[in-house]
Amino acid sequence: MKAWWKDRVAYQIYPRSFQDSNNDGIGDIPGIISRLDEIGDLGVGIIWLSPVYKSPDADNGYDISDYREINPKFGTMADMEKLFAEATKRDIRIIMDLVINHTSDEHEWFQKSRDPASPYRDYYIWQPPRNGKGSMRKLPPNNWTGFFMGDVWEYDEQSGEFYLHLFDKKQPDLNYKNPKVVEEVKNILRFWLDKGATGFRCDVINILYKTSLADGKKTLAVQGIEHYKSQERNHDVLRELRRDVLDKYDCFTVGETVMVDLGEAKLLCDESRRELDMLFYFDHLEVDRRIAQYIPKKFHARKLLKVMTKWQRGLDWNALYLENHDQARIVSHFGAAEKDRSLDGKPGKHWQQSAKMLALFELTLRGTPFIYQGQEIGMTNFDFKSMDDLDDVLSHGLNRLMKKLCIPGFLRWKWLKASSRDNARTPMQWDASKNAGFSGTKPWLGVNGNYRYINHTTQKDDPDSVLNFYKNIIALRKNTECLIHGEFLPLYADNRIMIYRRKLGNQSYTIALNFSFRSIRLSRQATGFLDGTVVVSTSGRLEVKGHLLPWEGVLLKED
Ligand code: TEU
Ligand code: CA
Repeated sequence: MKAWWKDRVAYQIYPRSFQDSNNDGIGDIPGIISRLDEIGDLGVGIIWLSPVYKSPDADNGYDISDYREINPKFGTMADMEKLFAEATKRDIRIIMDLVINHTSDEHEWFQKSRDPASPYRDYYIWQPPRNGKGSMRKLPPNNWTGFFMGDVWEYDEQSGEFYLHLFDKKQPDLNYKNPKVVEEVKNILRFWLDKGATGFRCDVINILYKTSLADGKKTLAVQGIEHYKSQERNHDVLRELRRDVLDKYDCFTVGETVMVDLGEAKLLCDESRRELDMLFYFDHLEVDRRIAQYIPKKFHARKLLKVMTKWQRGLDWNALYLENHDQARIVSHFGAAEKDRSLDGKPGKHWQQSAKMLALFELTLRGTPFIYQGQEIGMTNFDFKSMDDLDDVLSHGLNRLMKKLCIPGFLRWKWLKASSRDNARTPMQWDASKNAGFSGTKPWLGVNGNYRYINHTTQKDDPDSVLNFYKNIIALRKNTECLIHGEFLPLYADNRIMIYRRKLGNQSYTIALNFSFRSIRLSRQATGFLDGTVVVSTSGRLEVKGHLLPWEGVLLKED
């Protein structure tokens, strides 16, 4: 089967924040259908749909209580079927979010599992207290700590035991030592593939298999991870799903792989091993962060190029992304948006320059690009005023943990502002009308006040807009084999700029990017790399002439 997903650009939709159709303040499936033309217009050929399944929404749908039902907030199964059909009409394929490390505690399996005699008991990971069942104060079975900064063991009175949850306590982990669980997952895959899905984005897919429940080595975050990250049997599970189900359909998978290193990644997506087609790693978004992604530090383009080179050259095919529903907005993170704006939030011209430069960056790498809703119009981090405005479980978990560590309020707020997942979850800014055209009523999460300046409708008719820049570069990429499949060659980087090349046969393109507010005179060496014809300059220049303007990106074709 042809690897069609290599030649398409993907677009991630976070349904609750995309478009509300019935004015309840929550985005929904009919809303998505009403916006398919805008998505098609952008040149997108794949949609990754964040979870739309039945869920009590402890983690916004990443806690599923029924894999075969649609969350009534989002619509009905008939709406979902219509979405598949309408997308197909526009030659857009849909991949579903596969969240199978855990279910919701409200899933029928878990409810039944609470009874120790139930055949569902072994669907989850139950353990007696470390100090024995009869003890008064029940001690958790081991010293692990979780992804949401809290405990990973929850005591269940009815069971007299603890269950494992690496995320929220409403997200109990499934037990992959039980072959029945794997069979259940296969049936879920078949169900959605038969409905029309063309693949899956696989949530935290490298931590399914818990080899042992022994104590973990002492660390600051996710203590115990060495017992469940990228385990040998995890590879086996992936191969089995592929062999028994996925290989029978024309579909692909992209894994979300937490704390993955290149060695593990090679095993997970080596074509001959038949596990995943590609994966999302996090390294590049952590070049200016400490302790995974929570504490900001200074950005250096050199470091970013080094990380990109490692992955671009280390794997045959990459999933490319700068944003998703868990990350800060890229114009705020790597771009100029936070520094370049007026008091009322009106963005300056560097905001726009940097948004385009970052678009050029993502779309000139080797792999399948994933654009996150709102990225194509340069949406920025939130302007929330206090913790009460935040909805995200992880943000609140982090805040609690930092409080416990006696970190002062202003620092907690500063760090959360930089890293909160709600940065990406504010409603899509469609137009300048109330609630940004997202909904006729107050949305579930605050709209960013800058929607009057940054919105889809304004940009649609402006040939110089970020939106039209994305459109143009996507089109250019589609028509330029070398930009999709060409080899990646790093050429030059310092603290502010980077230069790399793509090469295929005798075709060659060079990309130069300025990640700073300064106009930069290039060294003779750097200038030497840029002697082709300018195909794109985010500042509209026709020649580079030995310097890069602030936040400029250029693409040159070697003659
Ligand atoms: O995220 C996986 C994950 O590791 C996150 O906890 C990550 O550390 C955090 O979001 C900071 O970026 C996936 C989903 O993308 C996320 O939305 C879910 O909350 C999580 O799995 C649990 O399903
Ligand atoms: Ca709605």
